[in-house]
Amino acid sequence: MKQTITIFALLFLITCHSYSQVQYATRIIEYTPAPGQFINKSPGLPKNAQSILNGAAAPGQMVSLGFWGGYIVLGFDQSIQNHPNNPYGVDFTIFGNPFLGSSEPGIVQVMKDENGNGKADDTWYELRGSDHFFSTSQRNYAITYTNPHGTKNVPWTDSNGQKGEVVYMKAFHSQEHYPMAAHFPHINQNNYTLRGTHLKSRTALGDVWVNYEFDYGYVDNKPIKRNVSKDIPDNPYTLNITEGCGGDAFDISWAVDKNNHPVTLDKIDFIKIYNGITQNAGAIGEVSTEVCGVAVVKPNAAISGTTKTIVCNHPENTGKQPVERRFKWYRNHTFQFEAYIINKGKKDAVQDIRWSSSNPSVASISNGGQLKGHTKGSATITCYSASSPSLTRSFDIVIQDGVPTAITDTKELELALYPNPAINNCRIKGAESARISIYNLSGKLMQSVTNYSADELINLSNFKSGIYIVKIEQNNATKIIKLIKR
Ligand SMILES: [Ca+2]
Ligand SMILES: [Ca+2]
Ligand SMILES: [Ca+2]
Ligand SMILES: [Ca+2]
Repeated sequence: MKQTITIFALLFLITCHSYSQVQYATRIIEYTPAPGQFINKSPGLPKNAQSILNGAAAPGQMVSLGFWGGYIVLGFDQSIQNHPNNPYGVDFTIFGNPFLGSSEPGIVQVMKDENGNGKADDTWYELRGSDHFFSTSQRNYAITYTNPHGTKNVPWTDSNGQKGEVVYMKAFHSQEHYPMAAHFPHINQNNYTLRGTHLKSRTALGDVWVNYEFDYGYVDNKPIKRNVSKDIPDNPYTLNITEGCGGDAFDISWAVDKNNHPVTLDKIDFIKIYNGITQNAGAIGEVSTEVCGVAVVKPNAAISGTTKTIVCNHPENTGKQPVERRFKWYRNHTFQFEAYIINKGKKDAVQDIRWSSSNPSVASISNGGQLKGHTKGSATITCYSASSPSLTRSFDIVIQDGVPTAITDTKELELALYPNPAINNCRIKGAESARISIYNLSGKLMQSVTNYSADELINLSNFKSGIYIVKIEQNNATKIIKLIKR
């Protein structure tokens, strides 16, 4: 016992010393993207992977992982400690480029250099984020991508026998989307297979595409502001509050083995990040995780906060505005909520969740979380812990006529917005007679044209720099394009 204490004290001293400055990822071990619109060009080149080392990367410096399963493996000069004094238990922060309505969740795995050879040839353990608890998550999933040899959609088949395509985004890109030998000599030029966990997308299409954020535990996910001058991490369990430096924070203690059983790791040496969802999102292209940097958390016993939360799935976002936090469901149909009380990233021993509806005649909810729509209208659905009612989540639900459908891509129209990024104005090729509406990311209508004529200039000179959503309605079809104003 005494010996253990001595070793612990010594480790603590060494650890304190090594954390005197923020530690960042220092090595790219491997970069194997899936096909995607940014692969074979910036930010989907090996040099972009290098750009995220040794810092939390300036905005714009990032690497794209492409479609589902595309990954990067990072190494560090020193092991990352699963330190008991790390705030909220979290041990490192990963920065991406999420913003409200654009979350592209990447899954994290960790590896300890168990054989001590400095190589990532040991065992990967997945960090279980919020959506790993839901029945819609599939472990041991795989996709095989086939090279179409050219500027075409990239076909894939998955381990469930489903087929799909990574859509070639010809309006914006002229390069092949399958990783080319010139940049990725280690990727087979006929086909290759990627493996991991598949998460159900939270993408919705209403007036615009919305990639809704997951509760916690994924890269490029929480649309919270980056503030790397703060050297404390965000608390992942306070879902809508930013406590520290922003980014998505991770706890090594979330690790599970291949049978989904928690494992105990005192430290890790390698981090793998891969895109966890399969989703084409119309004009904004496939959902693809971006990584900007990894920072190691410093122990700080003075910082405390709740480590309990409720994770919950929800029906589809109404998508009426990019940031709207309302969800839609349908008359005479049922939706099964799944909710768990989480403590430090694991299911709490007490799972006393209760449900209530503010308007049961519109939408009722059973004790087991089964929502049913009855009449058109709105209701707030709440779940909470019976023993600690302050632990609660609420969802505003709109009940409408119709049938639940899977999210699918809109048919591509022959449209192109250019230049994009734009400076003072832009044009939309092929949008004759269309109704055009430009929204900012808060959903405010900034500009509209009711009957667009060929090559008409759209004035953007009064727009602030940033991202805008352009909605084009033509011949009963709607297309959404993301516009960047410089
Ligand atoms: Ca930890
Ligand atoms: Ca992103
Ligand atoms: Ca090793
Ligand atoms: Ca937080």
